[in-house]
Amino acid sequence: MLKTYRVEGMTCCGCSSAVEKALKEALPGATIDVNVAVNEVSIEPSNDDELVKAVIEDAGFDYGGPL
Ligand SMILES: [Cu+2]
Repeated sequence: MLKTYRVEGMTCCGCSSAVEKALKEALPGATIDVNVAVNEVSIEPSNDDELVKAVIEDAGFDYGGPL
């Protein structure tokens, strides 16, 4: 199912691209939508919050949990 997560620390499209790329690599076939303006990332499907957390933190941003 679609889940939306808060991601803190993204300030520009370079940041959002880095998050999107990392999530696409970790979740092949998922649809990733990063919205830097509201600090949110939507993932469809997403069933593993811990994986999302790890990927976001490894990319250098702060995981804020599911909305
Ligand atoms: Cu940036």
